[in-house]
Amino acid sequence: MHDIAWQDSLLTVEHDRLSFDGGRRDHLDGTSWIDLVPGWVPDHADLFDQLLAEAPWQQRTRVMWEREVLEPRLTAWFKEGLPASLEQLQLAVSRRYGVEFDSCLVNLYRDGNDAVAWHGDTVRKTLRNPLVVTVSLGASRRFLVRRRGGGPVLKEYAPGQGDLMVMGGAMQHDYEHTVPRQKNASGARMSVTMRHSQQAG
Ligand SMILES: O=C(O)CCC(=O)C(=O)O
Repeated sequence: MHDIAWQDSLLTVEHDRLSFDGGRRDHLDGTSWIDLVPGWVPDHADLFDQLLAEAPWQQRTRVMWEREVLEPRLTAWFKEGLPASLEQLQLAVSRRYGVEFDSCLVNLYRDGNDAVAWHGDTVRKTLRNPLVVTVSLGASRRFLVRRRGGGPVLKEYAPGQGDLMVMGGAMQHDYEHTVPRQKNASGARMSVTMRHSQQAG
């Protein structure tokens, strides 16, 4: 009984801390959207420092034009369970969106030379209309959206400093996103990305 009361009060505290008030939904068309909550994680600077020190950072490679090249960012995958600080974020978005976010990959863009190319998340190949959560920590970076396959930039954001973005609807099928190289980036940025493995209802 004591434990349950303690859990309840913990969730109330988390609810106040990780509030979705002040968020907005940007519609790309009738079926694709992005939710944005500026400054969603108030203690984002502490979380950045904690992850920088403790996350299992890896340098991944990929094959391009038949050559193996280093990905221009570091990545950490928590396969042995999440630290409590990330579990709280995961719980909050899972409750909000009614789907269990059960994987967490953190990207570290060390400076403006680190980037990720245009893509739609591969989870679209196994799920219809997957939700993809991104919590940005550290310096803001440009985040651009275009139609799948090319065309003009349709949306531009500058996530950083605790901002939450959730891509939803058909966005991973119909659109692509990128964090391009940015000469004037003011420092390192992390993106804590969360995905679900079961089809949302
Ligand atoms: O860093 C970001 O905000 C985007 C990350 C991303 O698109 C990815 O890792 O698939």
